[in-house]
Amino acid sequence: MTQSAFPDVSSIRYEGPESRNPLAFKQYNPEELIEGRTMREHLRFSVAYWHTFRATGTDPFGAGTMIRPWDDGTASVGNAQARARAAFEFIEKLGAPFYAFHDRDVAPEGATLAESNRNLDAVVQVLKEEQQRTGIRLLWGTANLFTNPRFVHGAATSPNADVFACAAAQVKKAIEVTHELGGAGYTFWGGREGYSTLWNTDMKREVEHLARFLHLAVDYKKQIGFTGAFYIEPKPREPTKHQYDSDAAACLNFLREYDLLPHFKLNLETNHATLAGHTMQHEIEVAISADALGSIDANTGDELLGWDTDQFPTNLYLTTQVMLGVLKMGGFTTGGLNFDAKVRRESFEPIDLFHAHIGGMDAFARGLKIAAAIRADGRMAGIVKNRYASWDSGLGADIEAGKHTLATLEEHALSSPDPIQHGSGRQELLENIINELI
Ligand code: XLS
Ligand code: NI
Ligand code: NI
Repeated sequence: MTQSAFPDVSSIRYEGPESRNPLAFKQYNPEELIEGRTMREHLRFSVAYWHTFRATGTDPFGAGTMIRPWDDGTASVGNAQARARAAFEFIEKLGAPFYAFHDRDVAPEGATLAESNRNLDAVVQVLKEEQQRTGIRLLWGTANLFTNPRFVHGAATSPNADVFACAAAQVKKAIEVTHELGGAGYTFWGGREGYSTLWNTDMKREVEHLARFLHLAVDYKKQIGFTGAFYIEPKPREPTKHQYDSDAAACLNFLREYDLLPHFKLNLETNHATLAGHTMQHEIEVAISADALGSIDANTGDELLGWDTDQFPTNLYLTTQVMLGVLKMGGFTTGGLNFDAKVRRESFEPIDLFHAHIGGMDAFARGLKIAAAIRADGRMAGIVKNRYASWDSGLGADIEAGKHTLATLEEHALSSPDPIQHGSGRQELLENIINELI
């Protein structure tokens, strides 16, 4: 590196909860053991290239605001390479072990597909060098199949077969570079795989095409020996009116219907859960129940803005719920916590990128500790276990074992007292327990 992009910042260190240093971790102590694993291994933090290094601060009413001294503002390959080096300086100083990118975030799109591929290769060489220099790894790669106007009607679900082919070519290349960089995973987010109006849409055909597309990707993954995980990232809308992979349950149904379930896990994003009218806790529970939670896009929305505002997560109830889910499933394998989040348009100085990530990492570290404390405390699990005790023996166990019919159950009901109001739900007590431990 010739010139430092963040000359005023040195490596961010853990200083503990008493520290008032804004450039230190108060909670995230990478080597600290929680339930027998280091925090680094539990949390697997990842920096999202598209927000942290490509977001300009534009909104529908205003121009970009971000001050990024390392960026010369051109779409040249040289600038993309310099930016990649600045990105690694940031990620290294932050101490995040992973990053994630779209093909078009890291390298400029050329006039032809061949030129775009060459541009990508030129930047991937820098990413590779920087990965080797720093030990930072790629959590997942992906292809941007939504910005270019050719994807106006969708990519895999476009009514135009030539567009499907372009998208396929782009994904082929993106999987190749993800493989080359040793990526732990590859994500499919169907930004425009949906519709604006059903009046012009053959939904059945479009969804079949999406399944075909994903099967082609699975075939290619096997062909080149890429062993990373494939993820689908649910989101209900925005930019489309309706996106086909709208929430965890819809994704699981789609994957099952088209024999894709063995090949995919879900990458859940908090703000997408909100847009779907669910809590993140709900989405995580749905995914875990199907053994399909792969990775998490860690962000949050705003209660008053009905948009994918992609804010950095700071709410401890949220991070506690997420980490309870992650601990419950036995920890991440290929996935991690990817900050698919951007600083506010008003937070335009480079230092704000550090504040944002430090805050998100500390919030999740604290959530991890609280989740572990809730598990060690045991009261909550005890209440839930007790709530289902009638299924552990006798009648309940026999029903679960398939030993009953409607007739035998009628016999039981006729000869037993009415079980009305059996067992309080204890919601308030459970909420109090969380507040005791938070
Ligand atoms: C957009 C998505 C996107 C994916 C990657 O809302 O969250 O950023 O994570 O394409
Ligand atoms: Ni995302
Ligand atoms: Ni999103």
